[in-house]
Amino acid sequence: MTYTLYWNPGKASFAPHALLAESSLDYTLVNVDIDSGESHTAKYLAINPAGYVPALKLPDGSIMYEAAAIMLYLADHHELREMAPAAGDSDRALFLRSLFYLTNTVQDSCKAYYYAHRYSTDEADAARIKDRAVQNLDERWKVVEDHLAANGPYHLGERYSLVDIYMTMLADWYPGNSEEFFARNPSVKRCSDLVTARPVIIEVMKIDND
Ligand SMILES: N[C@@H](CCC(=O)N[C@@H](CS)C(=O)NCC(=O)O)C(=O)O
Repeated sequence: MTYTLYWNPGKASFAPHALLAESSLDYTLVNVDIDSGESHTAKYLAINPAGYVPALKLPDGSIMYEAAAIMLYLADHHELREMAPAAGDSDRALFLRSLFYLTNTVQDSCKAYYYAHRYSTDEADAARIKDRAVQNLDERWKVVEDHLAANGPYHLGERYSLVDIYMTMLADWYPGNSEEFFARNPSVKRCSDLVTARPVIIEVMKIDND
């Protein structure tokens, strides 16, 4: 029952990597070097046709991609109730709302910053796209901050879950000054600090540091 995670240090593979480790699942890592274009080779596109890292090969040989989908799949398949409230659990709605806000809304602005050239046909627009992406990120992170300030330290209150791992990954991607970011968002910092103090996460970060 071994999983293969196609990963690259510091990228969206961090969150599924951390979940695999937190849940003591058996896995191996295959590095896909995004910077050298490996994620767009025919070999990798046969694994993830979108050309994104991560992807996960399941023990039966089939492939999952999309970081959050991989995590939800693992949580369902292995009944990781401590990492993800199951259907019927009263925390499930908040859990899904929080996870999809991070993936569809916060991560979306990260992409506009890091891949600004894909958001216009004119390269000269890149600087303005990045500026707007940072403004969007600041607005979008405030929603997370307000929620955690009122309900933290974790997204589900006292209950740690895979959403907190996902948030920690995205907070690390903030493109501006991270000290100022965490000063503006102290509850995000508190949640991130709790996650990154976990012994398993410390081990994952040693491998995942770019
Ligand atoms: N929606 C995808 C996005 C993953 C993603 O953006 N991966 C980046 C690294 S963080 C990537 O593979 N970039 C290469 C590229 O866009 O060419 C997911 O959440 O898994």
